[in-house]
Amino acid sequence: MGPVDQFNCTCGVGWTGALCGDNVDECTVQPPCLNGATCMDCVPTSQQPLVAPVSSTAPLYCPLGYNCSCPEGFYGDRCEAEIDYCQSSPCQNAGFCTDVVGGPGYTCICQNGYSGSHCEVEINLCDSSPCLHGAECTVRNEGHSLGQFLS
Ligand SMILES: [Ca+2]
Repeated sequence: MGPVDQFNCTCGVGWTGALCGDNVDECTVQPPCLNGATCMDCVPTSQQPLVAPVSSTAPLYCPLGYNCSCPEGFYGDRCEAEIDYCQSSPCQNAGFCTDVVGGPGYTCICQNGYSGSHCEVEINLCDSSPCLHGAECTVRNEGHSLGQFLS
């Protein structure tokens, strides 16, 4: 009868084996990273490093026993959360912002009379002189065509 038969070790996060001396390779056992993130196995350390890791493949800070390197647009321990790029209200002139689902970025849908990727450009429809025979051109303000989104 060895000593291991006489006591039990309850392993902390990231450790396994009779004496909990073995690193669990979480990336192989049960890949924890979501949304296409890259999983990097590491030996659990609870302390923030005082110096930066020598390389990205050798993380010193490893509270979970692994680290997920998130693709752009995602965050969280497992890259489970998606960044809402509309949070910062990037669309100008009351443009409507739609977040790109499943990736980084956003799209601005502009009110009538505005264009540009952030609706920052004011369009004067009379600039192209559409009225014929010397007729005066005035821009009608008909509001916006996106009331279903904005009201
Ligand atoms: Ca590990």
